Amino acid sequence: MRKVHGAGASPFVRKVRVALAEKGLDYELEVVFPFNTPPEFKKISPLGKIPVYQEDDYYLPDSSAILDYLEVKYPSPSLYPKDARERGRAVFLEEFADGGIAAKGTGAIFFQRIVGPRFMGQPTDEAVVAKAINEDLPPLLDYLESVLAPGGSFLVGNQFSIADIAVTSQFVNLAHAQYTVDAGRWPKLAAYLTKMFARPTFATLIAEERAMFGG
Ligand SMILES: N[C@@H](CCC(=O)N[C@@H](CS)C(=O)NCC(=O)O)C(=O)O
Repeated sequence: MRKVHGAGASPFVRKVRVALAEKGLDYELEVVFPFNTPPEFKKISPLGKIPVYQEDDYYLPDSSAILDYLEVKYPSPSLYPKDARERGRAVFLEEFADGGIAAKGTGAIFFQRIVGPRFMGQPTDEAVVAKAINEDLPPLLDYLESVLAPGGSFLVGNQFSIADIAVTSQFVNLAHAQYTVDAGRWPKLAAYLTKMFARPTFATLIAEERAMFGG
């Protein structure tokens, strides 16, 4: 029995759900909202964060740990490049998304526009949003634009990988928060994300989440 403990709107939960879907693995979503998790949740997630993946009596927190576990346990289709250099790049881009885009962009914009106003009764701090959009995110988008080949479908090599899952997942949250990549300034990235959002494993979740956010 496979379960993902978490909330669909989390980019880290989405990473796990997309990886499971890409590998054709069914699971149940056990809804757990972050920040106010009950004390017993810490037994399965010592940092109190979502997602946690469960397989019978085995519990594993952290989306990156979970994707690595899934790859070893269910190797086909592979979500990690075989070539050592490409694999290194993919793991780095996963961290670029999880630790970089999340911290500089998603955390600020999604939190300020969606989480705060809708779930915590806090108004949007427009200065925080403007700083993220105008100062913090652009260098990260410049980097992604430099990594993509013209017409490029994938971030690393010729294969859909954890790099695509992690990076796209952050941009799904940004899209929910009405932030879209300026195609005039970052044309390769905008075209790449359009393709990724249409990929069935992402499209299914995006539709489910839009129904939730009314977007
Ligand atoms: N490195 C973790 C990050 C997970 C994470 O930050 N999840 C957020 C929700 S999107 C959370 O649970 N935050 C609650 C908290 O930090 O207490 C992963 O990849 O799973």
